[in-house]
Amino acid sequence: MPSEQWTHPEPGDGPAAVAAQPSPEQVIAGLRATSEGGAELTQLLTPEGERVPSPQFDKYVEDVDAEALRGLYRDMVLVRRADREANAMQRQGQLGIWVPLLGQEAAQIGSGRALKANDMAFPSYREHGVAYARGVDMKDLLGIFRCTDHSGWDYRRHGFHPYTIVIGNQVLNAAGYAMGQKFEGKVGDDDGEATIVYFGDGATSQGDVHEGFVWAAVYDAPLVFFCQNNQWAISEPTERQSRLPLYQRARGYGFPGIRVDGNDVLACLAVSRWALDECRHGNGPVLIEAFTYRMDAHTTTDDPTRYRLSDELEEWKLKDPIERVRAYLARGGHADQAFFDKVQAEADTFAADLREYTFNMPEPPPERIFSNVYAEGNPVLEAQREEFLSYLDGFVSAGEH
Ligand SMILES: Cc1ncc(C[n+]2csc(CCOP(=O)(O)OP(=O)(O)O)c2C)c(N)n1
Ligand SMILES: [Mg+2]
Repeated sequence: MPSEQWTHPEPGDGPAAVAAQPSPEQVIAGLRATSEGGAELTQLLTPEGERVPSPQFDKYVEDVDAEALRGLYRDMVLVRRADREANAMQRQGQLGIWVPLLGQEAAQIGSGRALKANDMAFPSYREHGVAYARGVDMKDLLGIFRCTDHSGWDYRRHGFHPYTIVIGNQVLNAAGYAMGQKFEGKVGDDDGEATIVYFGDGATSQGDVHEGFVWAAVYDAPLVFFCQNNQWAISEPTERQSRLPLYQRARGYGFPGIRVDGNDVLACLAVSRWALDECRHGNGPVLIEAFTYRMDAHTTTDDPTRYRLSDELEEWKLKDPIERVRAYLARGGHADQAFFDKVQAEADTFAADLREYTFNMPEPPPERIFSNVYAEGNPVLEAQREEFLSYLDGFVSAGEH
């Protein structure tokens, strides 16, 4: 019996993969494919900054001229600079924790810039670049990490939901929201609405993500599942979470899945626009696996040297999302040194502004934890508020005596 292709079965090609017993070689090949980009990686800009033509996706970035590409470059430099500043501020005790996005700038800016004003994005906790692309002031993210705020922006105005720390949970919220867009007739033409939800490779092992896939699929919800496969779920590598590349899971739910080079901002923009377009026209959902790398620690509480080798990081540095755009712009004469210097100076000012804000961030009044819990008054909560305030008053009077 010929051995069945396990990792990339084509429809109609032999028995369904689910019914097959994979050989050990197929299992190994599948595991390897989860952590190696492979031929199926959609890429428009190589790590060396060379443009790769794509018959399927070029039309989605036709409008991205040199000026627009300089804009994407600037976006990525600014969010990286902000990320490094926030990381440093955690080390200085100004933030309780920080979740670095280093290395994931292209995935976040590419997909974030693909969204239209009426679209909705559901982030997890690392999507600072998407927040920026949605027009959220990055200062408004910092209260969460200073542990004084649960959120800090108007999510309706920005089309950017509050952060979700519970792994995978936002996928259910997003599926429900996208089903609402469908029920309200906001899907069906070029002006249709779509939702995008961000989650990590590790989140794909959560039940919530599975349920979100099922609900979105059976209701044809206009939902783009944007999985940033950054290779690690804290200390757990992707190949320990899946026997086959994550994007291929979509087949089991009956919607398309695609793997894009998550370090290629142009490809992320093109593939996200395509997927959102499918959703707007009622052909959703779609799964995108953005193949990328978490270049820093999981959070500032983590030490990645305990579980991964530095040569892995060195290898990914060569695929840096910002450097390839810089190389493309410089080589093609689309940007000169003065431009790069200007962006760097702008990024430094941007970071200094965040620092100034954080150092002077006002402490919220303690009773604020009780506000905005319910839309209307609630007697139980009111009683708790009173009790808490008189408890705090007790400290003041004790000190006075
Ligand atoms: C339901 C739940 N279980 C466990 C955790 C602890 N936790 C926080 S982040 C994380 C790993 C997530 O990895 P991944 O989905 O790959 O996202 P990444 O952090 O790499 O962006 C875990 C297990 C959590 N926050 N929520
Ligand atoms: Mg991960």
